[in-house]
Amino acid sequence: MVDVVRTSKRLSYVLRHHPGCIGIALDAAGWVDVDDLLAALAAHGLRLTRTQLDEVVASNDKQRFAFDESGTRIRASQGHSVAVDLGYETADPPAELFHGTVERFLPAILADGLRPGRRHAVHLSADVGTARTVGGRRGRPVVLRVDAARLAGDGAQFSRSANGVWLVDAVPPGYLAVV
Ligand code: HQG
Repeated sequence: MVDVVRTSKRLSYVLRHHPGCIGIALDAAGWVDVDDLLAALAAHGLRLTRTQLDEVVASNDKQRFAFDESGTRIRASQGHSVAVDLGYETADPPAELFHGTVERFLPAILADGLRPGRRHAVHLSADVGTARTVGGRRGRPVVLRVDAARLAGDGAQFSRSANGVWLVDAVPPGYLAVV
């Protein structure tokens, strides 16, 4: 039996942040050949069949990984810290989006706005519940409402990842309100 959660965490680590730790490289859009990935993982202690990989990808609670159309390559759908261009098209966001964080970050966020930190983009959720879960990873969650329509109207480019996360470069403080 494959441990899907543990395997997903390992895949996130490799496909978003540290492909070099198992000796692979991602292409410019974040893809890697599935056979190369499985061989590299096996060489570093994680033996996984293609069927087991399919199971991890399909059962992932947030659909973090995607195969290309031919099924020969795989990538993380968002969340990278390494340089990749995921190629998502610019999309009109809903009027409001949400960001989950914790109290201790609020003074900095309300002064500087939301910044991507070590990731490529600020991650926003379409609903309050999801944002609360994201914030809850770090403590008691605080949810911020983003005036996405106005921010887009003022020129910010939004895109939506294959797994439904809204991405934007930054959110200045004037577009934020605590829910
Ligand atoms: C905070 C997980 C100080 C921000 C989740 C957050 C999400 C600031 C932290 C995805 C700040 C960054 C992303 C500022 C933002 N000053 N703190 N100006 N601007 N912050 O993990 O959004 O399970 O990089 O509030 O579910 O928490 O990995 O971003 O607390 O979808 O697939 O800096 O990661 O998905 O933290 O989470 P992160 P995030 P996965």
